[in-house]
Amino acid sequence: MADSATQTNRYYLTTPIYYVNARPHLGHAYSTIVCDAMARRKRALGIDTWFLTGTDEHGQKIERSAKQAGCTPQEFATRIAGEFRGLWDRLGLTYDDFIRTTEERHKRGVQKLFATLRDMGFIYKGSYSGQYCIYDEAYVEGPPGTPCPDCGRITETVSEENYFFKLSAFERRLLEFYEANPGFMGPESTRREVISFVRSGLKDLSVSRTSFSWGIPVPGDEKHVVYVWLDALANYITALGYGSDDPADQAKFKKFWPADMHLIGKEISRFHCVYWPAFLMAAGIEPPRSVRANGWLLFDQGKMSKSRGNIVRAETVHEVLGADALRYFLMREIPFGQDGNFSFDALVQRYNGDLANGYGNLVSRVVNMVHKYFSGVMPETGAEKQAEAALRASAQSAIAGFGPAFDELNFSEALKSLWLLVAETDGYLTANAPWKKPAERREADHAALQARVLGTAAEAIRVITALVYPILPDAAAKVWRQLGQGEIADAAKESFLKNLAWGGLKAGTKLLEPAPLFPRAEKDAVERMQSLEENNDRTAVEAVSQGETGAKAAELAAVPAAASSAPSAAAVREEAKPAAPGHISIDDFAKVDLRVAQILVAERVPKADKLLRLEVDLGYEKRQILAGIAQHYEPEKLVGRKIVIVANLAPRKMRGLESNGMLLAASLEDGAPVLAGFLEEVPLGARLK
Ligand code: ME8
Repeated sequence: MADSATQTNRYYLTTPIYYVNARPHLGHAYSTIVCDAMARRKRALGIDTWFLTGTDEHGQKIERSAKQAGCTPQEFATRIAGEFRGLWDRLGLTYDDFIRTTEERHKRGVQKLFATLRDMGFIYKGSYSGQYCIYDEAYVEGPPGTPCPDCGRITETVSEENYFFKLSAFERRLLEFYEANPGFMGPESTRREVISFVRSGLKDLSVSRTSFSWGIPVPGDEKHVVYVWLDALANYITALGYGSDDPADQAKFKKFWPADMHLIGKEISRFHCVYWPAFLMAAGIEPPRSVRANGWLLFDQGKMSKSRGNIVRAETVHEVLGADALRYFLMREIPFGQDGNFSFDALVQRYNGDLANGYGNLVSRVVNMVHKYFSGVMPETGAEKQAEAALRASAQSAIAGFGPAFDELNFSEALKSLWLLVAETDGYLTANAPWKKPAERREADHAALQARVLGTAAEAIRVITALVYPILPDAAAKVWRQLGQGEIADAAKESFLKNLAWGGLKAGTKLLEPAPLFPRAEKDAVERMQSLEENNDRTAVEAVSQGETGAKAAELAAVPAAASSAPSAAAVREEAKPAAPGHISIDDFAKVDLRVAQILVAERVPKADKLLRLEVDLGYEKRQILAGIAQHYEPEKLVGRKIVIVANLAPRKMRGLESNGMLLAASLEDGAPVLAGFLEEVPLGARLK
């Protein structure tokens, strides 16, 4: 009995831990904000809640990014982890713990998990020869040159001694587990996809790597590092103290595991719904109770991601409209589980429509009138008439309906219904017009009407504010104070949502002066946000070419510039201008990795007049580059030609293809490019300095 009581009264939820190869963007903020809203609601319901987030810092991708940036992987990871944490703090996110996979507590736990899997007989030594996507840190089936099914990048061939996990032994157990726990994963599309993946047959999984060293050493065989996904997934238990001998840690693990919800993006469902429960089952640990996948935030038609170069930073929205506006937009606009578009226009429209003109305006009207007609003290409402009874009934049904919808992750529906109450309260005010006294109405009757109408409207606002608090914590805190209710954070600590009921705003309560909640966004809001993003892009390019040191350059370079990979004539011309003001140092110049490459394949990109797709050989690796030279060079004539490329430019997607670098060309007066080359023989991969 005690156990089940504990279980229902605690809630452990997690975000994915984010890779530190790039700075945080709105996509990361989306998952983290959703978790924050959920955590806030759970706490305000009196549930003992633990909300974990963090950063995923090992693996070949991070090792390479650090190398490009000229710093150690640890320095690099520390820098970007700081960016994530700093942003979450600025946005006011209430995570209880932030785990970094380079922390001792995590390493210790991962090694214990690995040793347990081995001791239980689920790990054996073998060798892997096949394709690997470094970007997704995932093994891919297929011959050399196969693109990654998730991100489309060309996979690399790896051939190395590995430890394998007997994933194949879990096929039946997993299917039985899904069957017995229908609520384990969602949405339905994720569930179907995962089940069909498992049904199609599970192969054993390589869980160590030997060709690089940035990872957690396999206990007892240190030339291996633990596969980054086994390392990363374990964060959900190591953060609770798994692997620690400290009794306090052990108690925490016992209290909060299994997790109630891993919230993830849909692209990592397989790792969370197949590998993770299998690892746990093998180690004799209970699997999580549920995994829920959010859809993708799209921008300019594509998934918002660093590699596509179409990211928007949360800071930009925060700076112009505030964190609450961002939270509201993401949770109201996108039905959870589906993909959704982000646009500055839609954001400003929602902000003005729902927040400035809707909720914000309603609050300010009512608080102002209580000040004007009752010197800021809530009057006795008196006997309820039909209109008041109707509004009360609507508020009560909002109280009854909001929670279940929210808890089912139907945030958008929950908010939509709540905003019907905002509109109804607004309509109720307008219909009863407490500001207008018809000549025939007696003074006393008018005062009674004002008291009744404002008292009822203010109470409706109190209910709306309490319900919306997890999504609009800053605004709710202000309204709570204005309504004379004190600090909403204190109310949340006292589980105010548990017993939320109509009638909490008592007569005699002194209201605070009205303070603006959501000032209307003016026409220039969209332009301001766009220009903040453009400036950020520019800073990123300048950071690389003007010699920001170490991690800073890589971190900034992680946000590709608008015209980074295709050397359009205009872009080349732009770069030919002398840097103003002043000069760059030789060290600054050395940050740009210019290399000799040979064109192996050249072909036109369908439906793109200017673009050629090139496969180039750098000697040490082959890659794909897109170049805006199709109007000036016949693809057939380029094959075999040696060119110069910027090898450390952040990758970027164009027309669905990834460009991994930029070729150099002189730009003639008419804009025609002329490729840079050599008269003497030069080896592939030679660096230009
Ligand atoms: O995958 N739309 O890290 P990551 C919605 N380290 N959500 C998005 C998004 C978008 N456009 N872009 C990112 C990893 N996200 C691993 C996870 S967990 C043990 C290891 C969010 O930095 C979404 O939650 O690539 C997605 O799953 C996560 O960021 C990916 O972050």
